[in-house]
Amino acid sequence: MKERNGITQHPAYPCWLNYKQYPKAADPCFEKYGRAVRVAEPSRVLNTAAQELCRAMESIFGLTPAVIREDDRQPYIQLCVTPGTAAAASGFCIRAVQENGQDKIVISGTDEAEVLYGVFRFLFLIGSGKTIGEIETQETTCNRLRIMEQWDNLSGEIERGYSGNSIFYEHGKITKNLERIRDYARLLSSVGINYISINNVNVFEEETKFISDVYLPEIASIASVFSDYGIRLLLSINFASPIALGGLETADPLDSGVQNWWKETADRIYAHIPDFGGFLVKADSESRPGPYTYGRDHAQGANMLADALQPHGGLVVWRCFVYNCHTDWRDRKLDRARAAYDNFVPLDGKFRDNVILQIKNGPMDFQIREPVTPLFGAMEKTNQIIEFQIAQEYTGHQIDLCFLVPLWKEALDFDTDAKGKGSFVREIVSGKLFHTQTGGVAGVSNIGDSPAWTGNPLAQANLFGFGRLARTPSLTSREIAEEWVRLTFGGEAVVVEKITDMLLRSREIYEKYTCPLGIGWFVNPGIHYGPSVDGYEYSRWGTYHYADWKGIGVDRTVATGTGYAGQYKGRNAEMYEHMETCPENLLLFFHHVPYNYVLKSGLTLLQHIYNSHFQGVEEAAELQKTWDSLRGLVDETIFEEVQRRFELQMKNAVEWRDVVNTYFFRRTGIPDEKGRHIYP
Ligand code: GCV
Repeated sequence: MKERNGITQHPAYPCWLNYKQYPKAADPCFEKYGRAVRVAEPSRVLNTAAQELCRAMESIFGLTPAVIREDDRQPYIQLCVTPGTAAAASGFCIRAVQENGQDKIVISGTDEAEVLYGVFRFLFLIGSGKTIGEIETQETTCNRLRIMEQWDNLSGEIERGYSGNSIFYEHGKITKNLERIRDYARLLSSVGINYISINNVNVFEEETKFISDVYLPEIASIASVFSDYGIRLLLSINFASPIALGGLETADPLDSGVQNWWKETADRIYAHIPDFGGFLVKADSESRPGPYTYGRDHAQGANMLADALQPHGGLVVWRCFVYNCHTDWRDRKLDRARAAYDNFVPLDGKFRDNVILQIKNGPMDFQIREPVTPLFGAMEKTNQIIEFQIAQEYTGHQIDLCFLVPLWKEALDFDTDAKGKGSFVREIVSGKLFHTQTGGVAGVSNIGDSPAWTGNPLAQANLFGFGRLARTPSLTSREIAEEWVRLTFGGEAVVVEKITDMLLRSREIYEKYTCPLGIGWFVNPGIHYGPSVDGYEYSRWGTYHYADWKGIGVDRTVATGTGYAGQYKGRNAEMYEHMETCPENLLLFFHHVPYNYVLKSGLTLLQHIYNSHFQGVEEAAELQKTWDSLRGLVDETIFEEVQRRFELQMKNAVEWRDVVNTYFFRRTGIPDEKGRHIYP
């Protein structure tokens, strides 16, 4: 490891932009173009794109390209903005052409950020071993907003962070280390991220002041780094700021004093950050203030902020994670899963054009398996984005391997039936299905100041995969996994095959040794790692499984339960309502099921739970063994770091297996039919 600007340079630090790996795959034919980069009309982001190309050409081919403005006799790579290059509104194009007998590679985009994405795609193609004949690419972006959200606090801690401390803040201050932030901006733009919010959605006392002159100059410096990469900055705000900062007596969105205060605040922010993206808002959620305090609804709250930002072209990203977190476990009628729909569907059509609702993929909270929230498909006149959690809060804390792209793809590919067959979530968030103005995908970041960014180096695959999927939801999980492995570890067949396979199996393995059949929430309360089957069962959070000695699961049917299944459209409502048609991997989410219920496999529910936990541990051990077999084929430091995590994952998996199986054995008194050991 060597040092640069005080940042520890770790072999995993460059992530997938590990240009040193690329020559192993690169077609030498590219070399002749790499001696010059032509940018006829330089601009901020085009300059970044040119620099990136130069840096890559140097690492891959040992060249020092000249950046030129005029045409040249030697072959070159040309970067240009050509509005309308791609078929849709926004996209890029890569072509190798011969014009007037001269060879060049043209990377054109509908705007400067698209050219930058084109450059990174071009480099990915080289790094993936494509030949000059295979690089012709036209790519359009499906989702206008591709947002990375940091849950970083000024203290330097990260809520649900598993990769060290924040790269933005240290010891109660905004960092002066803009180099690491620049490296992060580069990584994000390489996978097409175009917005970032840099502070936790839970906005505490000091962070509330981020929108004041106290912090805006420093925040503007951070924004400027991101602007170089075509990424616009968002800030999470405290809805009660007019009281906390402005000295007003209320934060009522219909109060004219409050409205003016937000307008002046917006003006002030834009004076510091001319391309400021807007506000991200968690309101009336987990004890954060919001419009309900004043008897107002969420459209009134969001619109007030939208009006303040609108003259500057800013957005309000308004979260729908609104539910009662003070429930009584004795009350079987109250169902947290219903909350987002109940709170927001009545407001459809009432939001301003520059408001976008941000909706978590599932109705609960980022469990290893949940149904897709029925809010998608229920609001035809409202801009929406889907929120994923890249940070592995409930999915193994970046210790256990859990490649989340398959989970996200399932959500994007879910057919809501809102306008009949083919009403996919991906078409709703892209704005295509309901012709909404804007939409996209947001992800809760999994990075911190750990040398490999994501704690476990293999968790980088989730960061990469999130960006790739947000821009191009049609990619398969395999395509994404394989591309990441090639770029990160090089293209050796055995390495690509084994790591890709590990990634693709990992989510189901994690599911097998943790929570069965969509029930979720068997985690240790608070930290959300390790098993505690009843940990949340008698608490206020509304996350119950209702296991007794006869059965387990939540009756969410219309006929006899909470009615949640009825929030879905058409065929989905029908499908979830009945045990026979409900997909079995979600059975316990929708139904209270007796332990002796026979599943399609012919196994009883109880035997399935036992089997899956035994199997999950065995399969986790297979992952560990496969990794062990890669010693000598991947960098030794990375190898050892991942190996250490597999040791911890195995301990975790065994703990889960034994706690969960013992729990059900003690509840039912029914032994495992295969006679394996369960603790009496
Ligand atoms: C930022 C879950 C997490 C919280 C998080 C919240 C949210 O409840 O446990 O840490 O708060 O989701 O998404 O707002």
